[in-house]
Amino acid sequence: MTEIPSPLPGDFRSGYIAVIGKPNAGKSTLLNQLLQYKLSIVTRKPQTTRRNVIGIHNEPGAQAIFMDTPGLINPRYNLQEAMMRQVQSAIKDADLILYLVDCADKLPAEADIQAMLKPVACPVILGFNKIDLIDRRKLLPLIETFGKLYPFRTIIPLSAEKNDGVDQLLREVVKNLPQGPPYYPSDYITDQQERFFVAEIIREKIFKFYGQEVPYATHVDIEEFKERENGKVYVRAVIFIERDSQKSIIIGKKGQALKKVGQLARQEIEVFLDRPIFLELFVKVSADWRKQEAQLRRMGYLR
Ligand SMILES: Nc1nc2c(ncn2[C@@H]2O[C@H](COP(=O)(O)OP(=O)(O)OP(=O)(O)O)[C@@H](O)[C@H]2O)c(=O)[nH]1
Ligand SMILES: [Mg+2]
Repeated sequence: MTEIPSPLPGDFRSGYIAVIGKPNAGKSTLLNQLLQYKLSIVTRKPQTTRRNVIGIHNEPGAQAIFMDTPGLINPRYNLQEAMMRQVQSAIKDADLILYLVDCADKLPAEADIQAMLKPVACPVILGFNKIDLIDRRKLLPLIETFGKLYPFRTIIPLSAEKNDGVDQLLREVVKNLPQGPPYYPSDYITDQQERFFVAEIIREKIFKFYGQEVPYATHVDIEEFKERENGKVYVRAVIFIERDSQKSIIIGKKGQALKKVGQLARQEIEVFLDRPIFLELFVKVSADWRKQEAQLRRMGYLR
């Protein structure tokens, strides 16, 4: 049995925090830093995160349930629409919103911020991320400008990557959670199964390894995940792509590219599972899957 952390439940704070912002704002990096484990994959490419993942922070007196979400975009195809629906549902469920902005990037337009936060009833904390990339003298004017756009609960400058300001942000988050008992036992850290993370690790390697467009056309499915008698875990994963031409890119000359992705993924999965694994990767074409509702449903992007 897990203990409910002290102090008494009456003083306890708990709730859901939706972490939202444009692609590449650093949402997943921040969550990994906050939680001190790798919840979400991080790459230099925008639109890396495709669905909501929760990561739970427990401390005496509080449980903060963070939801990592896909970056905010105007959807152009069904997968992106499904991604935006995930964000909307995270916002709807939230007790607190953490809106993350990359302060080294083009800043969001006032109208966009107001449109996005208009239906929101809960408090919103604004995080200015990547302050390591800008001249600190620019910060104060930036905070003043944003302070006039929306009644943010507070504005916190931070660098998720350099772990600067992250603790302060966490304190503000906990302070602004509603009072209530914990939702999960205190040893829970996420709602996802091991196989989800295994698929995500493979997807991260694909995002890092291949050029511009191909990773966006991939989906990774774990078809088999079995512990063998010798203690090894056997994992059979299928990389779905949309066209034959992408298949040959993924496989590469004499299979070299796929082999490399497999090696990189296997090393990380072994660390994650803390067990040796045998990883088999297959590549299959599923024509235009990003536009097919039935496929998106089967792959778990749509309910
Ligand atoms: N310099 C700097 N880079 C950062 C910081 N935080 C994140 N990054 C980088 O920004 C890129 C995007 O980070 P992610 O955490 O994947 O961003 P995201 O908001 O989750 O992106 P999507 O999942 O695509 O919506 C990665 O290359 C990170 O290493 C930061 O504080 N400073
Ligand atoms: Mg992300």
